[in-house]
Amino acid sequence: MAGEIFGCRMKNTSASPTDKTAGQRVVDSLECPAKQTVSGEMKSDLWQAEHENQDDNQCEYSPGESYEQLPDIACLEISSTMDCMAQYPYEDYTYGEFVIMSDFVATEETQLSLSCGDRVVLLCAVTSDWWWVEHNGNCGYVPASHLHRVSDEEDTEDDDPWQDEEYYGSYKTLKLHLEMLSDQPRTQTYRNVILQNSAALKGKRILDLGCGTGIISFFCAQMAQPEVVYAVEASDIAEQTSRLVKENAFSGIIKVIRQKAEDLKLPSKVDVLVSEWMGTCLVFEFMLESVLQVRDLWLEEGGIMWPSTASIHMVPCSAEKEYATKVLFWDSPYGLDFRMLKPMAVQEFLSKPSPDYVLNTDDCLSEPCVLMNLNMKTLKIEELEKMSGPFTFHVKRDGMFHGFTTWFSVEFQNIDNKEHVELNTGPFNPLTHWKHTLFMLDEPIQTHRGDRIEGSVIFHRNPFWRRHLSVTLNWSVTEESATTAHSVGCKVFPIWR
Ligand code: GJV
Repeated sequence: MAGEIFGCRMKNTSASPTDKTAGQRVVDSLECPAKQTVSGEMKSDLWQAEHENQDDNQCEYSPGESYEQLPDIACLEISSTMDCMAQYPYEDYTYGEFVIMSDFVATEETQLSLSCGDRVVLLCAVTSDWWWVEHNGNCGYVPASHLHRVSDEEDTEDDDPWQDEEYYGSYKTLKLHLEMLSDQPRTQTYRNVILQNSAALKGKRILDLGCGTGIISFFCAQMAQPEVVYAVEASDIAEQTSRLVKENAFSGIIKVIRQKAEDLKLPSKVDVLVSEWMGTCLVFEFMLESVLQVRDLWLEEGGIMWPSTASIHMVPCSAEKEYATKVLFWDSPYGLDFRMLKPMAVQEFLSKPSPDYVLNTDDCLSEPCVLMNLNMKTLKIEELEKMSGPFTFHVKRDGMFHGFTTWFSVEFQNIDNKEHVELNTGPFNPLTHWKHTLFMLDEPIQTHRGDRIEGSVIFHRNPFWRRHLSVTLNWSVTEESATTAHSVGCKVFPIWR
């Protein structure tokens, strides 16, 4: 599903962990001169809600300041608890939920005031004394001595890291299924794959993971002659899917299994595992983990994975209108000087990506590149924790560089030949319900033809909220003839926690 369903909102706070006693890490001015964004709280009705770029929670790190207490780290990535753990092996570092044992009153902006009984999520055990935590969407330092780990028994259902209730709840009504089925490029691609492989699918056992209303299973039953199609769906929509199968007289072939794929029991392994699992920035929702789990348990050796590969693409772009309506707006509304609100606007509107952006090809400043390529046959679940890719773009025309836009493509390898079918959600292909994802810089950079935009992207899966991730962008802009960059930056975007 696309971004629209991932409405989430950050609670408003801005923390600058410049308190030396709190053990601020060195932020290398070359590698990370810009600000970092940390994730906040998600709206409870998140899966269905409209995405609102509001109330973001962004932390700024001043470049060049050095702090003695901690070793050098180029970039402080709050969401990257895994990395923190590797760097700071404190005894009780494990991320997770903690309860505040006694009131704590913040003495610095970078700290959080908390009351006895408050629950927080540990994001990073920065030093043995000071831990970086999240509380209701606000992030800050708290003395480690005030925290007590919440044991599994005390854990409430509200804190399910997979948010299954909200997640599957959002798929029990028709709204999202209508959106997906109406997406012609998406649905027709799956149909084409089945059609092109109809002969090869004869007698095969197929598993359709997250079948929703069953469309892919129906295509299989209609156009091929598989032995069986297991249509696995965990949400309540599965009841309707069962009725549809009966009504369309496919009960002999399609077996609807109303279950989480993780709990699946089958009489035998399958030959084909097909699924439409892609989300914002390809991986958000991390339904991909379910697909990989099922692959490892239920796909025959040498079986088919559809999609077979997936790629994340990116391009630097101009986004004049976005920047004008959200930031420049404050220059002189109704002839008044509202410029003092611009930093607030940047924080509020630009600290999360825009998941429903539609990139005009004219706004591309260079050719796009492929950041990451995933092979569904070999990809390991652990590899989802941190995925990264470098980029080098050659700017092809003068223009304002406002940010980066990403999209994804997936390929379906044909069973009997070397051909494949592609679904590309990018700006050079018909628009899909996933649209494009825009990551805006806090300030645009004037670029010229011949400039080089280089850097890297890191996807860090949230160690606690397993369907979420943060995207770290590092970039530099270098003029054609220059050897050193004239502009460098780093920004972390939560999606959505
Ligand atoms: N087991 C069963 N059904 C699932 C699972 C799972 N582990 N995960 C997702 N679904 N492309 N990002 C179902 C979900 O209930 C919904 O109907 C469908 O798969 C999502 C498909 C679109 N989401 C996406």
